[in-house]
Amino acid sequence: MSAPRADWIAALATPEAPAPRGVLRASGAGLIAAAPEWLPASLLPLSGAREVREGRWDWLPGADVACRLLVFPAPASATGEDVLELHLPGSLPLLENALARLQQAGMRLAEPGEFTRRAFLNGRLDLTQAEAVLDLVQSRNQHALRTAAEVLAGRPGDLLRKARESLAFALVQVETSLDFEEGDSQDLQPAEIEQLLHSTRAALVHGGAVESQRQATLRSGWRIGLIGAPNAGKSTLFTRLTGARALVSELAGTTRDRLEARWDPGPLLEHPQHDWILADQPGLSAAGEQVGAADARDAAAQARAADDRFDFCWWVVNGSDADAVLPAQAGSTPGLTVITHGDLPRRLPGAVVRRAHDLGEVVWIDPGRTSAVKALARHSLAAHQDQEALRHQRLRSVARHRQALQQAQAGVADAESGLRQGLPLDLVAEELRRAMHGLDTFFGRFTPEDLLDRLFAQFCVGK
Ligand SMILES: Nc1nc2c(ncn2[C@@H]2O[C@H](COP(=O)(O)OP(=O)(O)OP(=O)(O)O)[C@@H](O)[C@H]2O)c(=O)[nH]1
Ligand SMILES: [Mg+2]
Repeated sequence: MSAPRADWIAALATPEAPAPRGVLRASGAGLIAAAPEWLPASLLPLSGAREVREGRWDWLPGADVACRLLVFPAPASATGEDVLELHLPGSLPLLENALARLQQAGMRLAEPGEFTRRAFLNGRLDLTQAEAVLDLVQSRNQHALRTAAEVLAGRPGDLLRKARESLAFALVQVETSLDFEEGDSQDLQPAEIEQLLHSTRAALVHGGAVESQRQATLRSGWRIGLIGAPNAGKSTLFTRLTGARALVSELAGTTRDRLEARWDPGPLLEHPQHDWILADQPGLSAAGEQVGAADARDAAAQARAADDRFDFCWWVVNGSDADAVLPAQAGSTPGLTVITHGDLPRRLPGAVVRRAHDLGEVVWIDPGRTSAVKALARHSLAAHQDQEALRHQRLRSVARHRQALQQAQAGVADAESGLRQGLPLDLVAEELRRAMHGLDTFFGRFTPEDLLDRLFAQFCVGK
């Protein structure tokens, strides 16, 4: 095996599990020029431009499989370096064999998050976007997924990037006029600069509001949604755990509005206190629409909106119902299956039970026994603890963003009032530089190495 060249990295970019397709990703300076040394002849020659090539991967002498090669030359690639992607059938031995071939060609295995880190270091992503990649990969519900995708697309960041440009322009204006002798600075147009600073401050206030909202969402209690067909037993379970009085009846569609109450599983588990919120939902039809919802026309929209805000779901299924199915949304957010009516004969089809086990934990609830509730609490607590580390990381990043934006805002406000009061321009310039520093911190230009290490270490290998 040759030594790693020019710090080339490679990794499996798809999960380490059998799948129809597996992707290997490699990144490094000069990677494309050297590729003919190790790529199968059927994928050559490379044009040097961005391209897709179809060929065969000769993984054993005399045995080859279809292979697609994606070529992204520097600097317009995901990492800013040459990037190659090999798409192969998703057999693990085959992918391991291919990865070994890349190592023989001089690549080393990438650290977790190393591709994203390179993208950041090469200016392809700013830090807020790198954080959004992590959010995207680990998002626990649809709402978080959408927010991360928006940050990644640069939406809130665009406004702030423009604000930084305006600030830079204002600073150049002020600094240029500083170079003139006193009384000679006709170039400076305070009214125009004040206008610029005014809109900059509005962008910073908006950015701050977005971060506060993120913080509030992260600080709110852990929310569990009870999702299932009408009559599955959601309200019965909800009432039993929280003591809240929800309507329970044998009529399908009894619950018409979502009801929320706190539930602390701590005492059951001899564990410190937890501030969980259980949400009893109207029953869902097989298509995922809320049957009892107050406004049936908006039922689907309500179901989606409701689902968005849960950190975890309990998919509630009646175990004595031979026609019961899992809710359509089961598996799309983190959750577990609760099978009710455990006191009655089991009639739930085996296929439903098997699918529930494929999706995660399964708890059979019997009104007469508390051991099942303990199991429900224990499994939910495990999921909660998994999500906690990530939540703390996000809270730290929100705190970093807010502090940086506050610094920028204060700098702009002081520069504005300095201009209005006719203070010496070097003082105004100093405030503008303070504001720039705040925005640069927001985008991660001054981020200490250890923060970067902590952030990128949370990624999986191949990201
Ligand atoms: N035997 C038995 N009956 C149950 C159990 N859980 C719920 N039930 C009964 O099933 C019926 C429906 O229960 P609910 O809790 O209202 O069901 P739901 O899922 O809230 O129904 P909707 O609000 O209509 O969506 C009621 O008559 C309950 O008493 C159980 O574990 N065992
Ligand atoms: Mg109900």
